[in-house]
This record gives sequence, C-alpha cells and structure tokens, in this order.
Amino acid sequence: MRTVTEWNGGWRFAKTAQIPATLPEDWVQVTLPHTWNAVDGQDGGNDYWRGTAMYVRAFSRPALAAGERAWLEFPGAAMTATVTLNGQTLARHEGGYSTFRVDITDALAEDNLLCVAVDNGENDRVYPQKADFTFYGGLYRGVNLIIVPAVHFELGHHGGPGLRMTPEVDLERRTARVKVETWQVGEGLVRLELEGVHGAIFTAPDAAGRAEAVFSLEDVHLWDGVEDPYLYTVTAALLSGGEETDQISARFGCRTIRFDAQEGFFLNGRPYPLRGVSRHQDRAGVGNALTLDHHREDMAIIREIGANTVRLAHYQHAQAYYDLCDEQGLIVWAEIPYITQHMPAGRQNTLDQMTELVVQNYNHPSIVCWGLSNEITASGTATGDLMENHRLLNDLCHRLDPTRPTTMAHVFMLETDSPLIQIADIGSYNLYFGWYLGELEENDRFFDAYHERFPRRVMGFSEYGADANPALQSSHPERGDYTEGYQCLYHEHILRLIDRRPWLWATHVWNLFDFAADGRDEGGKHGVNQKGLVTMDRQVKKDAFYLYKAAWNRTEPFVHLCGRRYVNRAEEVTEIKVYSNCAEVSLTVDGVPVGTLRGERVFTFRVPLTGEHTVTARAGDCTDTITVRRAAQPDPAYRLAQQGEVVNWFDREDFRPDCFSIRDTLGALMAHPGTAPIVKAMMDKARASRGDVAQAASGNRNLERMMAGMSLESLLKQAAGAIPPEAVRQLNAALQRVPK
Ligand code: GCB
Repeated sequence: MRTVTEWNGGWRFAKTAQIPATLPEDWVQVTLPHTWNAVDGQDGGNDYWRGTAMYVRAFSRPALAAGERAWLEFPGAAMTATVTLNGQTLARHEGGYSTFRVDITDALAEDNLLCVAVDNGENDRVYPQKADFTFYGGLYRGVNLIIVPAVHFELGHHGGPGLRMTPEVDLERRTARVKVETWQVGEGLVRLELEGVHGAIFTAPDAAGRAEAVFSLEDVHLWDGVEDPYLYTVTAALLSGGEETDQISARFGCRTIRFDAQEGFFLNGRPYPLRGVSRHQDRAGVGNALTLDHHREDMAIIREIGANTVRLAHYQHAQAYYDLCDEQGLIVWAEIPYITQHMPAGRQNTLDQMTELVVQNYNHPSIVCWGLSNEITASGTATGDLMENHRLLNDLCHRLDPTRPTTMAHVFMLETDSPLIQIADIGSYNLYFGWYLGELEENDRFFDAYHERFPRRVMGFSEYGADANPALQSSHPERGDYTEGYQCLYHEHILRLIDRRPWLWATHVWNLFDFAADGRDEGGKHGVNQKGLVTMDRQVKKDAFYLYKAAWNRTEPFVHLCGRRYVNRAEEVTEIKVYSNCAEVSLTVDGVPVGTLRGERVFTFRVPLTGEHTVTARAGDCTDTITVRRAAQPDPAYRLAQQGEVVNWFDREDFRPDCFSIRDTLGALMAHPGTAPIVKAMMDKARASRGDVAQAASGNRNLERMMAGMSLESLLKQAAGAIPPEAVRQLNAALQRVPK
C-alpha cells in the first residue's frame, strides 16, 4: 500500500544557484512551508528578492520493498523548480502554483543529497511576470515522499490524482450516472467503491492503464451550494497477484450548472445568483507559506460574510482550499496566472499551467469554470498571437473538461466588441470606475450598454473595489482618499448596481483580503493592495465587510456600527451608520434613545456631538457599541499626509483664469496646440513609470471619450500616486504659461 510522508523538516536553505556537493551545515535551517519573501515581499519598494534559491535535504535510502517506487510530491514550488538528486537532475517544473511529482527511485543511493533549486526570477516565459501582487518564491506548500508498490495508481500525469469522476445528473428523476476513471501503472484489476452508497465494481484497465466504470445513483443527494454541499467519496483499489497493492480515494459532488445571459447562474435547476469575493492566498508575515489553519480561517471569514462564490485569483490555490470550498458549498472560479501582459514565449507555459489546473482539480464540484486569463490586454493589444494563445487554451479546456465553461476577466479598457471577448464561453469584466477613474455610475452605464448590445452574452462582474486603510477616516469621504468611509460608499453603490442586474452571472468583490503587492506604496501603507474588506493579517474587518454581511448572511443576525475607528470628530452633528441584516435598528447615545429605523442593510442616523459619547445600536438581540468624541479640530491622524501636500500646493497656487491649468478638461488641453504636447509628455512619463492602465487606456475609444470630459486635476488624483506632487506642480506651471 502507498505511504505518504511529509518531508517538511530538515531542509537547509540559501539564496544561491550553486548545487552543493554535501549538506551545507552552515546554511539556514528551514521548515516547510517556506517562502523567502515573507518580509521583503510585503514592505513596498518593489524590491523583493527574486532569483534562484536552493533547498537541500540529506536522507538515507528509504526502505523500499521489491518493485516499490519512491516519488517526491511538490504541491507548490514558486515559480520554477529543478530537482536534483545526488547530482543527477531529475525534473524541471515551470509554474509556481500547481503540483508536480518526481520519481526518484532510480537515482537513490544509500546516502542521498536532494537539492531543489527554486527560482522566482524574471523571465519571458513563465507566468506571472507582471501583475499587481507579490510573486513569492519558495517551497511554500511543503514536500511529500510517496512510496508506492510496483502496481500503483498513476502519479506522473500532470500532478493529477489518478482518479476522475464525471457525474451526470438527471434532476427530474433525481438520479445520477457517475463515470469513474482510473489510471494505473502495472497489471492489476481495479475495485471501485462508492462509499456508503454502492458496493464494489471490478474493472480491468485498457492497454494504456485506464479503467472505467459507471455507477448509477438513485435518489441522488445533490451537492447544493452553501445550503447542502453533499459530497460522495469514491475509493479505488488495485488488485494484483491476489493482493491489494494500492488504494486512493477522492470526493465528488452531483450537481448541474447552467449559465444564462438574461437570468444568470443556475445551480441544480434553480436560479442561484453568484455573489461573492475574490481571494489571494497570502497573508501578513507569512506570505504564501500557509498552514491548514490559515486556510480554514479564510474559509470561516468567507462563510461569515455569507458569500456563495469565491474567485480564487490569480492562480491555482492549494488543494486544501478547493477541498474546503467543496465542503462548504462555495462556487469557485479557478484560473491560471496568465495575466496583465501577454508574452509570446509564454504560450507553452499557459498550456502547461492550464493542463495542471484542470487535471488536478477536475473532481471538485465547487469549481464551475476555468479562467483563461486576467486583464491580458492591460499592457498591450489583442495581437494575433494573444488571440491564438487564448483559442488554444480554450480548446484545451474543452478537451480536458467538457463539463465546465471557460471564462475570462477583461480589463475595463477592452472594447466590448473585441473578438477576444468571444473566445471564452462566458465572460466577465473588471471595472474600477469610481476608484481609479470615472464616477461610480459609469459602472452601471457600462453594464447596461453591454447588456443591451449583447443580450445573448453571459457576462459577470469579476472585479471591483476601492482601497481603504482602516486608520484613515473622514466625514466627507471621497474617491482616492483611502478612507474606510469611501470604501463603504463605493460598495453601497455597487451592491445596488448588482441588485438591479440579476443577469450578472457572478460578481466578485476585489478583494476579501488585503494582499501584498510590493510595487505599491500608497494609502499610508507600503507594499499592500488595500482593497480588501479584511486586513492582510485577518485581524480587522473593515466596515464594508459588514455591508456585504448584511446583504448576504441570512443565518446569523447581527448589527454593526460603522466608524468605530473614527473617534475624534470635528463636527456638531455626525453621521452614525449601521449595517445589519435585521429589518429594524434602534440607536441610543449615552443610553438615551435616538430613534428606530426600518430598512435594509444600511441605517443612517444623525447624532449631535457635545463631548464623548457611547453609541449603541440594537437589532433584535444584537447590539454593538462605539465611542465617538467631539474634537475641536480635524484629527490629522485620519488623513493621508501626502494627499494633504497636494491639496496645500494648489491652495497656495495662483491659478490664472486666462491661462490653461490642470483644472481644464483633458479634452480641452489635448485640443490646444500649446498644451497638448505638455500633457502628452506627462502621460508618456506616467506610462513608463506605472504603465498598465495608462498604456492600455491610450487608443481606447470608450475610455478616451470619458476621460476627455474630466479635468486633468481629477484624473491626476485618480492616478493614485503615479505622478509625484512636485511633477504635478511643474505641470501646472507649464500649463499656466499658455494663454487661452
Ligand atoms: C485588477 C487586477 C488585480 C489588481 C486590481 C487592483 O484589475 O486584475 O490583479 O489587484 O485590479 O487592485 O488594481
């Protein structure tokens, strides 16, 4: 029988590409899971260490009975790994998020030295290379030693489990026909059992080692989303020479899925609007080297918010996480890191990563679609090569898995009539109007125009969000201020947008958790994308978290007072906002009733401030209490220093009304021969420094039309730090020299 042993202890580690001849006792000892970017990948500056590092482990020959094979399993080696045993290179794997296995049997000696070179350096082949998140390097999901008998289930097929279930459900008859396939090495009969439901079926493999059987299920218990995520387990045993040599098992679920352009998503024949969040896997202090407890905590938070779907962005997540999604009934969008920038030399890598994603995750009932790419035209156009790459990926997915559609997450600049949109079976847009640029209502208009023009296309909202640093507070939240309050307003708007557009097959908040993007340095933090509803350490649930909880969580009544971190308020009357999933909320201030409101999700009270007050909200049996205080002056701790600087510059600036300035619209500035070159030069610079959005924006008709009507000043504010205050001042000074 097979044995699986964790090989997480006893490693030596150094940042070197040199393969040592003996165990380097002076190297750092590490225990897996491990990443070398847990600190520098999260502290900003875009300077985290990327390169080749070496993990070394000495071991004596494992006891192998006759014919037994020893394999090493790597569930995540980021990004490229080369496995060398006793000086002999046994495998090279490109792609940092999927499992691969290596048969080490023939290279074993009495005393062994295993060296795994892991590389997260730059290249033009292995995705991701350009994206808004940290590309942690390391053996961050541990290593396993698997010993199998001579006759065993396949371990070498793209890291897959060797066992595949394809259920076909008849909803009317409540029956299912479940095709079970296994792949094996060596001669032997396969015994398949559906635990607790169906006795053994014996089946023999074909010449290629593939065996197949079909189970017929009466009165099938459906895998029915968060309400009832029932899982079946299949156990496969290999019988050879009268003995059971190997055994594996895997779970599956019986469900049907349907995607409708007008009515959205259907689970098991009923409308099941997918409303949820995206997740990046990393967290503060540990990077991507997660424990099972970390995964469980993330799942508990997703369950608490009440989401029924999660986009596992932007790469393959840990098996443990897809398992949790199966168990909890979350509907999953799974994808590969084909992102931001198409690399012609990376085609094979996209195909390899997709093959592994599908083969390794085929059995998970939670997964309903395969994501081909994310914002792939963000820093370029849909070239012929890019199109061809997508067609190949799309065909590959259909070949490997005819049961699930393909999808894509489009950047907002991608023209809605682009042929790229038509490649995947269903689509989705990432829109950030109301954050990076434009007004919140642009989101509504965008989707309405799309839906009217393409009523037969299944479309979703794969990303939207606004950064919020919970330290930053304001009574007048506005776009770009990074306050908790603006994040609330933003999401209140988008929730209404979603409510009114039930045809959106799925919507995913970007992001449930803040995540590391070492290239970022904004909003009062270094190296963090703060669009999360929860901080990167999972310690603070920002106010907007509770808005979604109020909208989605139907099982746990709660009441939440917003603004608990906004204590000192320099105003006579302040707004107290309450989020709740109850229909009625009452408020007291210092024990005195203020009022009772009936409504849905958002309850807003006005409260006079005289000194320090204890504010309590009550809904049914639930209460929440905060303290607020009247302050003489706005508390500077709640504002961004850098933002203050920009504002001050222009307060002192003398804007000559007879000359151009950054307060003119982009359209007017580009139309005048004196100012157009100045603005163009500024844009070129911005493109070079932080170019994705700016670059893709150029040449985009929809976007250019919209931007032309906006003042340069407001566009600059939205560029979120791309252009430093001094450059803005100089730009304005140059424009002020051009008379109107
Ligand atoms: C996007 C990307 C995502 C970024 C996000 C953002 O469109 O798909 O990877 O993190 O925008 O926050 O800018």
